[in-house]
Amino acid sequence: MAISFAELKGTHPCFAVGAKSNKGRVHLPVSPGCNIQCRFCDRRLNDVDVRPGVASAIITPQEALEVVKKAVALCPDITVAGVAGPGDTLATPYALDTFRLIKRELPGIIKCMSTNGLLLPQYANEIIDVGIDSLTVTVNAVDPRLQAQICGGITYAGARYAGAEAAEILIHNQLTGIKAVAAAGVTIKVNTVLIPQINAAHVQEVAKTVREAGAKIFNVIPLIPQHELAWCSAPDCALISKVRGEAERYINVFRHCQRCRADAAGIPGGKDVSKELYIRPVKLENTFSHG
Ligand code: CLF
Ligand code: SF4
Repeated sequence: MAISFAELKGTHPCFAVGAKSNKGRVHLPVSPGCNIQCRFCDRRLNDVDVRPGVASAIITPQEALEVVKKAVALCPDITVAGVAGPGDTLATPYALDTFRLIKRELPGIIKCMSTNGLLLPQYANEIIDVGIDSLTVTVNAVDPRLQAQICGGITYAGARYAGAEAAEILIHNQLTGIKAVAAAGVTIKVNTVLIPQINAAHVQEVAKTVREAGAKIFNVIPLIPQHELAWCSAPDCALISKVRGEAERYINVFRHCQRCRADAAGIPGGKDVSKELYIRPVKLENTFSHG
């Protein structure tokens, strides 16, 4: 049985409502590929960028298990093992393979997975069986016209789709998948990338829709303009605060996101042990994928 939202609020750094948590997470960069093309996404293997989508290297599920053991020894406040890329966790089998190993060998660790949701309906039962405790789905719009401006296309069931057709499939699968996994008692967070020129006025509709589908908590992630969305601006604090307030009418809002790398380790915004586990970031660079 997955851990309840009430319990996650106190034990998972990204499911804290209100004050910032002092718990930690270790990210395991086991998922190299992706099946959709977000226009802001710039995935890279490097040691320097501090943002989602970036890792120093891809590791195997067996290596990931050893990384979790080492991370917990270095930082006992780490309660969560998460897979957040650098690609999508369901586009390749390695994330679920990793969680199977963690479930067997480290049953006390909270298992957290992040996905774009395209394959969520297909993998819902496996996610439930593996015992994922917290699932994040990135939903940037529930209106296909807006989603098509954010995501260039998808590869699905062996075919390539673009434009509104791709957006409709993606949104349908995200919402169907959220319903299926939430119904089994898994706590779901939705991340929405706030893009001032595209979805700022629409985020509250996303919040309302995903709450109705069963999500429990919502995270507004400010865009870092890059790649095909380099023409957009980064939202300022006033807009972020306004949009979070609008979302909060419908759903709990998480306010302490650090836009972590896919191989981050430690307490978000606090103690960082990634340098002992992976190659260390040596400078900050203002680039972005998703959370
Ligand atoms: Fe990692 Fe994401 Fe799980 Fe947290 S991060 S997979 S839910 S354990 Fe957290 Fe980092 Fe923000 Fe993500 S601060 S980018 S929301
Ligand atoms: Fe894939 Fe995430 Fe990049 Fe979107 S942001 S293309 S889901 S890796």
